Amino acid sequence: MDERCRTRFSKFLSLVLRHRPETIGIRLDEAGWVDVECLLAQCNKHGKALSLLMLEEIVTTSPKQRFAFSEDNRRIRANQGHSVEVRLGHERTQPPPFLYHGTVKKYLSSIRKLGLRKMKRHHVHLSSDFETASTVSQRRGKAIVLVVRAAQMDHDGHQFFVSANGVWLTDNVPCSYIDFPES
Ligand code: HQG
Repeated sequence: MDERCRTRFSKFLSLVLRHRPETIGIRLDEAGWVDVECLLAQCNKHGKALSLLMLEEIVTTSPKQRFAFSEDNRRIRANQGHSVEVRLGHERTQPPPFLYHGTVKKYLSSIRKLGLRKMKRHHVHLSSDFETASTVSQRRGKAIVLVVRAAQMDHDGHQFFVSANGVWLTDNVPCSYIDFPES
């Protein structure tokens, strides 16, 4: 499979494993898993010619490790980023002193007022390094990276989790914990 094809299928898998499983008639269990055979059958039924080999290639080569197979390889799920209700079983984890969030200028005034909100996702997504946060924001335009005083938040009782692919998650970040770039 070439990279364009992998990206296309990866986006499609994100859609059905995170947001709209019903578009191909599958159901995620409460932890977000779906049977691999069922997923492949339903993909093919809905015009997405996806084989097990292709699926394995997408899972193993995804630079952000968006998807994971269960231990017995019979099920698959998205590692994070869901908008449908799922319980991924994350355990509270102590964050490093600072975490980073990439955003764009047009959201800044709202973030200054409301802090970081989870919007359509289950959590606010934060990165442990500046570079990754910068890349995240470049999906939307010129990068603005906010620094979050995570250890202080943890100390004050806010809970943090890490997804299987290393994204830091929390419920919301009040503006008092955010260092905004000077502008
Ligand atoms: C912004 C991708 C106004 C927030 C990436 C962001 C990431 C506010 C947008 C993952 C706000 C939400 C997550 C407020 C936050 N007012 N705007 N109070 N609070 N925002 O996509 O963090 O490709 O839900 O800054 O790589 O951009 O899906 O979150 O711009 O890891 O695997 O509202 O998605 O990964 O956007 O990205 P998103 P995100 P995948």
